[in-house]
Amino acid sequence: MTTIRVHPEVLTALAERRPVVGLESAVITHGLPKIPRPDLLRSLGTPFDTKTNLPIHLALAEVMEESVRAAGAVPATTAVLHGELVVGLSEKERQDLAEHPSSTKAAPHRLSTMVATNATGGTTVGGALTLLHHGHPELKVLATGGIGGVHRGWSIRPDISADLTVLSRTPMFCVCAGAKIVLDAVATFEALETLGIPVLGSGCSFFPRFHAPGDGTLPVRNCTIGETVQIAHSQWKLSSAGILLTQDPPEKWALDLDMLEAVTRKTVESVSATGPDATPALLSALDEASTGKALQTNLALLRHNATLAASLATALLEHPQP
Ligand code: PSU
Ligand code: MN
Repeated sequence: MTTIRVHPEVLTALAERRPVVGLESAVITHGLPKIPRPDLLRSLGTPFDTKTNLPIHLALAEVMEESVRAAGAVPATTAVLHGELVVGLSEKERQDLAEHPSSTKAAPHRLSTMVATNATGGTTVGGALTLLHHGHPELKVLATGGIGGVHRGWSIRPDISADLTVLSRTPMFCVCAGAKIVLDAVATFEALETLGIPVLGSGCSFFPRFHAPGDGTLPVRNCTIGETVQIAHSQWKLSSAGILLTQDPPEKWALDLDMLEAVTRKTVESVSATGPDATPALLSALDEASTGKALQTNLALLRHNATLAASLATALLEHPQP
């Protein structure tokens, strides 16, 4: 029988009505460089500067969990380990996942096959939402960097992330800095509307562009955490579609959108990867083209989103569905 193993610490937190934040792990296995960059981690300050002995991907995995804890919630990193669906990894499991030589990108369409073939891999947002929701229906919040969406060039080859379809049928929050810059932001925004997914802003009024704040187009409702919780209660009376809670990248690390667009356009033209390989290839080419600046911003915003997600998970428990 297929079961989802939920970490005892997560189960205890849920039973005691303490906040939990779910985390994806494709960002660890596929989204970030697996090499040490002590200079870059040091430049990001605490807590990144305490991880200079680790490769980037593992440092980020630890920082995400620690940031969730520092904000008063319990982290639940999701993954598929040797065919087992897992919500909440031990330290050893997190390390093994990061160091696995041939991990699969655990997107929704692959989960069942990964179970059948004892495969190991990092969950995408779509994969993570699936494991969290079916692992325990009280898990309501996932944090990521940027959600997957509609790829540029969709009119020639429609590549639309399953992150969107899964969020459209899963009553959970995805906390992010908008859609990854390598995507078509306008088309992604339209798709969110089509799928009935409300897009809210925390401290922003325009759909953030991942490494950069929004540009005055694509308006989102700027909500306090209290309003966000209230909207969730209404939303989940009417629909099982999730909610996208967005925030700009931290100001200190935000990039200029025009510069970013120029670099991204060139990158998209030069990268030929398709399907699940497209996002990782595009992100790493972008990091190279921006001489590591995009990577710095990516790490800073991931941590920023983990912290907001913890506040949201806390507020959801403080104001339960009336
Ligand atoms: N955000 C990042 N880096 C990433 C991803 C998100 O900052 O690597 C991952 C997420 O796991 C997301 C996935 O779900 O990329 C989307 O991939 P695709 O476009 O193949 O659906
Ligand atoms: Mn895709």
